[in-house]
Amino acid sequence: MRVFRFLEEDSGAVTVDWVVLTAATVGLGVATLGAISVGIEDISSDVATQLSGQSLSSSFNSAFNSVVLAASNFTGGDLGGWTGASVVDAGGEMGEVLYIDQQQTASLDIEVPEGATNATMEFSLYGGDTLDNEDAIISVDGVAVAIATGYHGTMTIEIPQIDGTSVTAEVVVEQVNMGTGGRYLNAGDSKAEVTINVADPPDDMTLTVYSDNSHGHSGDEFWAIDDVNVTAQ
Ligand SMILES: [Ca+2]
Ligand SMILES: [Ca+2]
Ligand SMILES: [Ca+2]
Repeated sequence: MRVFRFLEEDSGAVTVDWVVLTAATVGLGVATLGAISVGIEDISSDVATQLSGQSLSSSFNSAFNSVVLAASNFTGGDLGGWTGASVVDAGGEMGEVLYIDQQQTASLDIEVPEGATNATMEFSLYGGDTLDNEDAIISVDGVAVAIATGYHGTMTIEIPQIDGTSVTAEVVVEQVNMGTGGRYLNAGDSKAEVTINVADPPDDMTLTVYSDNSHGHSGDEFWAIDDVNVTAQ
């Protein structure tokens, strides 16, 4: 049978086949490289452009920088969210302030946005006329964070150390008759700038100022606040 003879036949020039097949394989490789090289160059150039245009932040920014939660200068009698006290025009350079009467507690509820790492409460505190060693007690959520004591136009401020809360209170004016109008006596007043910072604040906070004055609205002494600004960071 011819087929069996063919299968048994192992003579012949295998190198000729080898050369032809190898040449064909190399040719195919060269052709393939030519076809895909343009695409690869395009992609690598796109990757380079994308990476070089990318900026990496070295720190995680908070969700927001600063948000005003409450602000009031009590102009036009606007309480600005405060309860428990009333706006009075004290005249002179003091003008309209939140007047905290004898044994009154002025109160401001503050809603703190989610993600806030700090809440800051700033305001001016006035000690008016002939206070005689009477206090204004400033508290956050019922905890006293600053206690101001007034005496005839002067003011001293005691700051208890409360974990997570830092307070600065600077007496900026003493013995100057800033509030002169209406029932206010022609006596020297004092003013302090108060800043309270609470770290990791709760969702809701209450800022209060209590007056332990022995005399009231028609008397000869008063505590008041003005220029309130509450922010979250
Ligand atoms: Ca004012
Ligand atoms: Ca006065
Ligand atoms: Ca008194």
